Amino acid sequence: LTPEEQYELITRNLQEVLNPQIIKNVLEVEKRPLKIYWGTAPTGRPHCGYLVPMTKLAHFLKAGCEVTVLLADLHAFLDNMKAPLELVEFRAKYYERIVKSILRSIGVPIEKLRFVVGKSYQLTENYTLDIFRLSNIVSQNDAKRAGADVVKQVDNPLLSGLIYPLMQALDEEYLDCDAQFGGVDQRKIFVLAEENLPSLGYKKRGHLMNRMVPGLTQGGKMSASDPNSKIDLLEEPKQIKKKINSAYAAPGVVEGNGLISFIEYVVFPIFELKDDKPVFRIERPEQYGGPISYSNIEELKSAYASQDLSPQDLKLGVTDVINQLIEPIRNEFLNDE
Ligand code: TYR
Repeated sequence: LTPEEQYELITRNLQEVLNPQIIKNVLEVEKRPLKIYWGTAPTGRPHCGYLVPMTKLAHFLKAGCEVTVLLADLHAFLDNMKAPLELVEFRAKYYERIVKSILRSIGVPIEKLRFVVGKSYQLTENYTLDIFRLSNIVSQNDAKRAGADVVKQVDNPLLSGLIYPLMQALDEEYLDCDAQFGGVDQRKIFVLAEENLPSLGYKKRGHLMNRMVPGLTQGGKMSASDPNSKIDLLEEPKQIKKKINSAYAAPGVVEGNGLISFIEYVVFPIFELKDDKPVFRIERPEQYGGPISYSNIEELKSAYASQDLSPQDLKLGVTDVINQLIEPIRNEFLNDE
């Protein structure tokens, strides 16, 4: 791939890029693989919403980037007083297996994928000292604001919520990356990192942000803590059908439709990685007009908007495609257990 093609793939479907010149410089001038990291705090069981950042990791890998997944165990601990460290550690291992399994099933090479557990370096002397150094630069107010969209907001906020963003900023230096990737909800932490790492003598990084995709079965962000809105990655086909069938989907309304967003940000990106001419096919029964195919998201959206595509048929298509996507993951895990 040319540097331009790499850049297109790296930034495809993103909502925002901060400091694109840092990224372009690596690709076009230094001509080396971009080092990028994504952090995930293992706070619950990963569900289908997890496939959204996975398609981006797939893009990064296909673009030749060196990708690091930070299994942010201490962050999960800091953000959730109820989760004991041992549970978080156990979940971190599970997350690693899930991420590998998903990426393998998407069909991207994972040799350039590295996993790092937070605790492996976040308890070292240098890192600890850097937390203290940073805490001498960042005001309580700025730390609080930085975490506002990420750290769980409670009535009597703990000190841990102020440490969390500082550590996420430091991770960029300690993981030796050129850029950090995350949802746009991480934006304020990303800006905190850009503004403060240089004061510690560290370089400023680029930031790549995914949009917040509405939950599959409801409008709004799909959260790991809401049991009704999530479809587990190892969910049985029967359950998937049931959950998708009860999903909220107003006829003709594309905006905020979690099923359509899933097709846009998971299904088509994955299909495109496998095939230049992706087709999303809905096996509509003959008595309702037979199978229908869409070769891009715009076609599907306009069919839905004009009500040529009904919510029932959309649900049928999504149920089938989810089963198809997660089947290899489920098989891998079931065979192991
Ligand atoms: N803040 C991220 C989340 O909301 C997790 C994370 C933790 C990311 C540490 C990066 C990092 O360095 O899931």
